[in-house]
Amino acid sequence: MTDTSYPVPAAFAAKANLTPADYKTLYDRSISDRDGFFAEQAKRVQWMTAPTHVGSWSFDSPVKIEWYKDGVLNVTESCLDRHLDARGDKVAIIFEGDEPGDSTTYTYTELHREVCRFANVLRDRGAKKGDRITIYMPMIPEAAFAMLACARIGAVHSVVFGGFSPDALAGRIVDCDSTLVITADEGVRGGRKVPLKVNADAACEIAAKAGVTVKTQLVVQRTGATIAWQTGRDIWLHEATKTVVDDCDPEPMSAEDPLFILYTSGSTGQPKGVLHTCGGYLVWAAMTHDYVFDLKEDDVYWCAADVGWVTGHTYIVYGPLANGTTTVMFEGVPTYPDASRFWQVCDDHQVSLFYTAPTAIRALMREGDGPVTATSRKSLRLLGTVGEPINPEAWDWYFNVIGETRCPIIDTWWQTETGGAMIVPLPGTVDMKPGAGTFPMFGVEPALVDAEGQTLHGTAEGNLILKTSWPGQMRTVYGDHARFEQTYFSTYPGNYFTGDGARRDADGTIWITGRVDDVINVSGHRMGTAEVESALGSHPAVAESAVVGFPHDIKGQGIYAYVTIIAGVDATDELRRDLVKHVRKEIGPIASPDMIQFSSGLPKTRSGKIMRRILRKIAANEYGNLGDTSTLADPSVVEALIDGRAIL
Ligand code: 6R9
Repeated sequence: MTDTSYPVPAAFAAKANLTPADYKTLYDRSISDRDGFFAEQAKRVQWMTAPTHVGSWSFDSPVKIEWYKDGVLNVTESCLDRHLDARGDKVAIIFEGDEPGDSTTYTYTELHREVCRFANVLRDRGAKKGDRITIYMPMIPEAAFAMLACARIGAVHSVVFGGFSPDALAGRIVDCDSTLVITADEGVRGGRKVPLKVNADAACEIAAKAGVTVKTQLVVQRTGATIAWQTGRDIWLHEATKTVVDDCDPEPMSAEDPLFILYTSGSTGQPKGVLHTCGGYLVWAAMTHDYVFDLKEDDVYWCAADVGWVTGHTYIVYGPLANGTTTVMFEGVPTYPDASRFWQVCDDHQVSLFYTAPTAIRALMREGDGPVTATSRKSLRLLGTVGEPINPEAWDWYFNVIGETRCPIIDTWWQTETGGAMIVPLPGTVDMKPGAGTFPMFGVEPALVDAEGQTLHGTAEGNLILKTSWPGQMRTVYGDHARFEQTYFSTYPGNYFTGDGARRDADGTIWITGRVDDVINVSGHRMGTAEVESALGSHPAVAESAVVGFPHDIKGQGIYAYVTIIAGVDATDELRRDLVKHVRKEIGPIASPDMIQFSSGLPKTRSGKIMRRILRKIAANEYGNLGDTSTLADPSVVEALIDGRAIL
């Protein structure tokens, strides 16, 4: 990591919404008068009944987090209705399809109408406040309509990324007992079709066996493919909307009523349903979207994430729409039909604010400068990044080649659990250091601690905790509050543990160093080692497995699996391929192991705990310094693993 710092480009700084002095004033106020500060921030959203309470929370067991608890609102009024007078004809969503030229726009008036009609269809099918609705969709406007339609009627959406397998989808349907699923006939990405309806049908079957029967599948027609149909259960959205009206009363919701569940991977077990509520989440989404992107009324904003991840929730849908922004939804991939695609789209729609993940930047950097310089990119004024630490080479390329040194790079550290950006070099307020999240967002109090929980001061490296609550914080793990407390508040009692490591330099700048738990960050997506191990373990040839991350040029981290197979089975390349196929089936392509090493044994302590630290070093080709191996039950296992590594 380099500590070189870059001043904010002068032309940008001259027009920035915040000055360095503003940052300091607002930050200090947000800490010294938290309730006063967040009472003001609450005015960013439209309330049916304005809250009189601000924050009330305890990080000590029993953990309870509430913000604006006596406020009543419907988030869609902030995202839609209130814009109708002044911004009715302003473009809300620019849809850019997978194929260049396939583009549509929706004004705020049109979006309001689409969402209301969609919501009426949901109501017609009996959906109501508190019901959980699963959304398994491609990146098309209907995905946003579906989320907002759920919010309109007070239903809780659970968006499942379209790349997940039927098994993974079924697990999420069952966990939150969701009997209504919204999907599409097919998705299209990079010229390839994704069989969403086929997968959703399979998931319904699996869920039914586990006791949850999906009663309605609402299907959006994207490609017109011929698909199987179960009369009674399946309905086409375009058929169902024929008989509904254009208006739909927004359901009054308490600020602390759930808005959505989003499943995310952790160190242990199956993915957790991270639950966010209406009031605090929307305030946080609107506030951070405004500050992080130096938002101006005429900006065209593009977050190139997928609505299947939290970045898509907060920074494609809720934040931008709450702020009345024009937001781009992109169906495709960065390299289709060629590596100019991102920048071509920026030119076509005159995008001014662009937000993506380091993995996309690295993949494009590999294609050289040519595809970039073939485009203008003059409309760009700010470039953001999220999902994983950005390496200095990718940062330099983003800054110099993409943004031609004109655009600040805004590296946003946050998590599904935090709801929105938490550690960010707010544009115009601070010099940028490649790879550093730099300083906390308003109201955020980070600290570094050692393994024993001692606070580390000054220049230090340790585990990153957050000492106090913020409105966008997750409230619970759906259906399992004990797991919520255990996961986030038991390691350092009284504090929220992020699962990330960080260091602080002499200027007080914070650098996120990556996960310190058993979560792998593959192309900016979280994958739990336990999940991949459980998928591998369900293959009949596998006796035992251990999965770790290893450094990967494009993905940031790749998945490395050590697999012990049962006696009598041959360790062949064919078996390797079959194991990869099996994991893809169980979870989805994002969980595919990049490396599989057959091993006759795994390094374990005498109490039987796998020593992942050693496995991580071997996977990273760092045999020299394996650290303390004296607690191993059988040290010879390590030699065998190193020998096995060498022949890969
Ligand atoms: C928003 C999102 C969260 C994990 C997080 C951390 C990593 C995200 C980062 C970053 C370094 C950044 N992470 N942003 N690491 N710099 N700017 O990505 O949420 O999918 O829940 O992942 O991603 O390790 O703990 P999520």
